[in-house]
Amino acid sequence: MLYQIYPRSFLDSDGDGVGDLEGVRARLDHLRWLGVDGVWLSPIYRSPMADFGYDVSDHCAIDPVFGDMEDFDRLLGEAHAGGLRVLLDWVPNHTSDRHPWFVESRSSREAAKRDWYFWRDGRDGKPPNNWRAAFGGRAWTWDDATDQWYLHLFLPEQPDLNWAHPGVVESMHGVLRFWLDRGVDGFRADVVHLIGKDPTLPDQPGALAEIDLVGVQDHPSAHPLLRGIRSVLDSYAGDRVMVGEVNLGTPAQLVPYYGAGDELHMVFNFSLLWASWDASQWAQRIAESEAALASSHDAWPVWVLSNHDTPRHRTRYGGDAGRARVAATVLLTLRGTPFLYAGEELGLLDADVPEAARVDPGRRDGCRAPIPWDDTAGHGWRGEPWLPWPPEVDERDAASLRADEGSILHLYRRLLAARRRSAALHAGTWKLLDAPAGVLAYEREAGSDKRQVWANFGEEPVLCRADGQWVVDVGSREWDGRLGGTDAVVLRPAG
Ligand code: TEU
Repeated sequence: MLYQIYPRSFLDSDGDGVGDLEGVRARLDHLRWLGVDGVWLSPIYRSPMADFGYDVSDHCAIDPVFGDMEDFDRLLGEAHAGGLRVLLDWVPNHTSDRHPWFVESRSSREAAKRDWYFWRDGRDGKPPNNWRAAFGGRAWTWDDATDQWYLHLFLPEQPDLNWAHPGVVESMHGVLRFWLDRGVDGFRADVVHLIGKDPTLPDQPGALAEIDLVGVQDHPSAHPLLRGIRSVLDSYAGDRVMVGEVNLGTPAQLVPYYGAGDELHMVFNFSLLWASWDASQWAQRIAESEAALASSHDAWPVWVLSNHDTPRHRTRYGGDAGRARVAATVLLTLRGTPFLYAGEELGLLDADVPEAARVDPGRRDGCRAPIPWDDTAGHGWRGEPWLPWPPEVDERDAASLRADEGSILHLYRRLLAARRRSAALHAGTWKLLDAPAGVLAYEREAGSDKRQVWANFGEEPVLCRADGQWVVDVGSREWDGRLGGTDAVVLRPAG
């Protein structure tokens, strides 16, 4: 299980109100106690922060707001000493417009790095094509100095790199080697499917012209590029992995990004993150994912319910704490690698961010609220946090929940322990079970090890027919076949 840390919101150690690397290092004990296997750090590189780090101006330097390279090496060393793996965020599709590569590229039409980005003449004073940007508006910006448009699928401050240019490929491979040489265990690759583009940059047809490309771009040229990237990681000792953010709508569309085991090691499956609170929808999406991935020889599933781009799942489910516990039980008992988003183990809700305090171009501020670590006035933070605290901050801090055996934090810890000690849970097959309406039930099996999971999405108690003799492995009370409203249980064979 991997744990996403959004460094700005994890813990501030130097008093500027923004989380930093020393803050992460100070809380490694929380991660070890919880039982996580590793962390993914959202971007920590030098950046003008137009998109809070996803606009990188130096891929091989730590932004001073997070600390320096010494802080990073110390964090990496202590994480490894405690058995925690460390994945960094790698942003291959675009750089900051302040990156020296782009500064040179925009300097003149003859610049050596001109084609490291996408520069085009327009059509009758209009952009070269009808592509839209993810944060709104068109995906092209006019440059007076060189009389051409440049492409940016996100902000104008995030020009897209042209991965058809060998210089770009070599340099971005070099970024991977820089961090792999430092000992990182792998990367989360940001919108990596977007690096494959049709060199003719054709108009989007029909209704597709009304939406941005993030959820639809699926060009075959991405795959030879991913094989090149994979060969860089495979050239290093130790299991260096890359998990790709591929925002395509169906599990079947994700399978090609695993290649024949020679592209991405893992691909985020957002189908549960995009699902509503509906047991049959969850069952259908899990079954669809299992079936799709079964078609590829070793496509290992990845599950996630929350991240720094989406309202937290407890908020999406209407705020009910019980639903967050049921969701945790399912997330941590599915076949595949689950990703947690820092704070979900505390059952946090999105912060209510007043308009004046909103700073994110995608209005994603709420899920990026600071993590409360204790019940002091500053909740463990040195400075006044950059965003408001989440709701219930006075009773939902890490220290208070750790002191409460019945808390959701302990439920996450028990589920992770159950997962570690059960081959069925961490490597077994997944099979849907017949269940009453509103209940998601499935069996995990590996050799003689078996587990059943019954999750009641409904508010009314239900009677569950679990054939055979079972006892509770993780759950709120003794098993007698009845499951309370909005409750879930992990069962193991009796005896
Ligand atoms: O996100 C891609 C993505 O899908 C979101 O940006 C989505 O388009 C956005 O939330 C719409 O509001 C990745 C990163 O996770 C995100 O934080 C970055 O902003 C984005 O790429 C650009 O790097």
